[in-house]
Amino acid sequence: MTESSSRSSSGPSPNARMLGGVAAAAVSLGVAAVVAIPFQTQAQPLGAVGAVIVDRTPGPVKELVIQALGGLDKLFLAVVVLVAIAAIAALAATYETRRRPVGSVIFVVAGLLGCAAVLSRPGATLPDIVPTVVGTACGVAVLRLLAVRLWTVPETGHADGGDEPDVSRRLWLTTGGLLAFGAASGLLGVVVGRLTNSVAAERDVSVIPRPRIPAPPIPAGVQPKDVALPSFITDGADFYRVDIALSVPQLSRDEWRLRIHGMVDREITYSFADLDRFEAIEKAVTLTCVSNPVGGEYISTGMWTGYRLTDLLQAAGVSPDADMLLSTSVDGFTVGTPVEALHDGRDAMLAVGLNGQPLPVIHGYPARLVVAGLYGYVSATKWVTDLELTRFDRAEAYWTRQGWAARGPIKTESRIDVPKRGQQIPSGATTFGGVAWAQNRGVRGVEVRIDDGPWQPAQLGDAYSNQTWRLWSFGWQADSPGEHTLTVRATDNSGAVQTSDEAPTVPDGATGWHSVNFTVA
Ligand SMILES: Nc1nc2c(c(=O)[nH]1)N[C@H]1C(S)=C(S)[C@@H](COP(=O)(O)O)O[C@H]1N2
Ligand SMILES: [Mo]
Repeated sequence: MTESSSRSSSGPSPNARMLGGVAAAAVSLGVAAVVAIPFQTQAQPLGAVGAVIVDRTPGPVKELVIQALGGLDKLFLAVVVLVAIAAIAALAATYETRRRPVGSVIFVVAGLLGCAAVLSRPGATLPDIVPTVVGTACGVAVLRLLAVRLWTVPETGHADGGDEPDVSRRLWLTTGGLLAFGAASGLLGVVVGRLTNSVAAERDVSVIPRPRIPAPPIPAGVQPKDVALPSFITDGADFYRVDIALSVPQLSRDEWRLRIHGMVDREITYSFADLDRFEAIEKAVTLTCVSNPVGGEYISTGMWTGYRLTDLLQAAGVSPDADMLLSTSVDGFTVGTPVEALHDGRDAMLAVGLNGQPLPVIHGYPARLVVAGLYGYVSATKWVTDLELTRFDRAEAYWTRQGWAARGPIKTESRIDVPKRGQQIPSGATTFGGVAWAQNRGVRGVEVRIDDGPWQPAQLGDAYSNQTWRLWSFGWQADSPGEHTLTVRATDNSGAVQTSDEAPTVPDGATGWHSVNFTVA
């Protein structure tokens, strides 16, 4: 067979070589992860590459991934990147020979791209490439070593060295050992890096300001009885999460600064302690994501504690020509909020607390924006550190650049939570229910329809404010067995009925009626 003759002249099987390439890449990444521990999180090349991919992926594709995978989107990306790197490394290894280090050259190029990715992250400095450089050097060394020591069989002596038992045993042991070392050090680097950078402990002992005027208490009547609906105030642990942050920014209160600049009379930078001089406020606001499909889960209500943005901006003197507040988070994400939304009495805020606790780290600790009535992508910057006064005709924020609308007022929508799709309910009396929202207008009514029957008014939970959702329920006598469809629609306080026109989430939020099929037993 020609295969065995080529094996005897060029060493082990192609598979062994490719695995060796993967092992060399694993060592690169593992070493880089360990070396990155004392650096900031974005010095981790894998994370930086992932972040660049997230930024470069076309908006609609991102949207698809978010919709299809929900909270698993980040894991998915990590797997895709690792598989791609393994494939490139495997390919590189097949071209690495004693004389021609083509594989090494591919590794070096990959390392340079990694450095470029690290340097492209906001706040990156030159020393941040050290882990990538060291990791790449180790990977190349491993590849060279494999090529020279294990993949090349002496021309004389053994007849078929690649197949000789101890050579082949040594080859597999070495490759396996390198793979294990790479994986273990990578894991160690990531875990220790996360622990040392984590602000979770600081957050746990932090206190939030006491509001001068507490928010009105939540009346028991907001929550319909006899039906299991989401809690009117969403528990911090259940609050929906959407962001492009692959590793959650770890920003301590001491490090945090808020710079206000652009079209202002004077630039101001606040430290966290400076916030003490402003009046603390407390408000319940329902946050909604523009990527929430009809019937989707990307909506939650929080009791937010923080400061009015108008108070923070006042000392800077905002130019009357500025119509956009461009906010930036510590990881470079940007949001464009209409300046008019700061001045129309809705109390746009810099929030530092959620439900009486410091913000959870994934929800923006130590500080984020909350502006009622606007989808999160144009209002809710987490880990916010920079506010620039500018104009919509000059600046474009993250999601607008990806094809979303520049302005994103929340549309009137409603959702059925009970019954679940396909649920079987026993015949007899039953109660359906769900949520409806139209932030800043408020919900005036909710109607439901069974099959093609008439619209009937649902029972509404008490309204809390125009900035929060409204829970609803509907008692029904289930006495015709078989399949049925429940449909819901809301009416906001302007009198507008939720449209039946179906629109996708791009560019400015989904519309249409939510309906759910269920069976009566
Ligand atoms: N820094 C940062 N802030 C962000 C985002 C982000 O990707 N990065 N996503 C925004 C979007 S699209 C939404 S819907 C809200 C979600 O806030 P939550 O995760 O606290 O629910 O955060 C907004 N703030
Ligand atoms: Mo969003």
